[in-house]
Amino acid sequence: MRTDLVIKLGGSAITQKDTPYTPNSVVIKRIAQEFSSSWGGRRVLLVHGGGSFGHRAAIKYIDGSGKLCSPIGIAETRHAMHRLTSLLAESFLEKGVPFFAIDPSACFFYEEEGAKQNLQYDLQPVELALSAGLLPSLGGDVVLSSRRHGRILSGDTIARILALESSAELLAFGTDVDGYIEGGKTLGKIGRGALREMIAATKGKSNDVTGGMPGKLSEIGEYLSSGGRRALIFNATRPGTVQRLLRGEEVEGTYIDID
Ligand code: IP8
Repeated sequence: MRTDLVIKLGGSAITQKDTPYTPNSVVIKRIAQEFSSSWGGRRVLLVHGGGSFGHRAAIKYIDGSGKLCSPIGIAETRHAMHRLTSLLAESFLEKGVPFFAIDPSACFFYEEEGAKQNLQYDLQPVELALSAGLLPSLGGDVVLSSRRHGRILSGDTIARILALESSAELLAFGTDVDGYIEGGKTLGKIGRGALREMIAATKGKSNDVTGGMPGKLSEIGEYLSSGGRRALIFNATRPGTVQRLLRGEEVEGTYIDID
């Protein structure tokens, strides 16, 4: 599998994070329009976060060790993500973009042994969807473990795995901020070496069950140390940004390179 771009739309951009189960319809519709005008069948994988859907449901059920043990909690969280995915699908399909939702809970699972959690996956459905000319889309999800509970799998992790497995040119994380901001300024380009300090500086600043900005930076660190080439944090709420990314242009944001 090979892609040009793996793009993750963060929950902060596509939902109203402080209002339960509320999409940011303006942003979703605009991004759907930008895909419609600029995607042109390029090899792109779409991932989206949970925002006020998945996180709102998961927080009620997740325990201190990251497990969801109640079957109703697992099912409710799954359903919350389905609702958000359906809203995205409606907007993209309305614009003629063949958005094809793939449930991560059907292709990812945890094999647990003692304290070890090994994430297993089969990405063949993603590859087949790509070859069929579809726009595969995966949302953060609750995935099942061999120990009979659920665990939250962040869209950030899914995006990192998809980008690595498809040797993507670029792994782009869309949020509601202009990039990594330090001293009131957005950093334009940084090297992998700066990530550790950035992670420390942002720790504790997220209400997400999956870690917000520090979680994203850790995924980027892992991505670049596992063979990934280039990552980006950008503002997906800014009109035209997704469109330019789809055309292979540089956008405003923080680019993180291997060196
Ligand atoms: O917002 C979380 O995905 P993320 C998904 O990408 C759930 O971290 C179910 C909370």
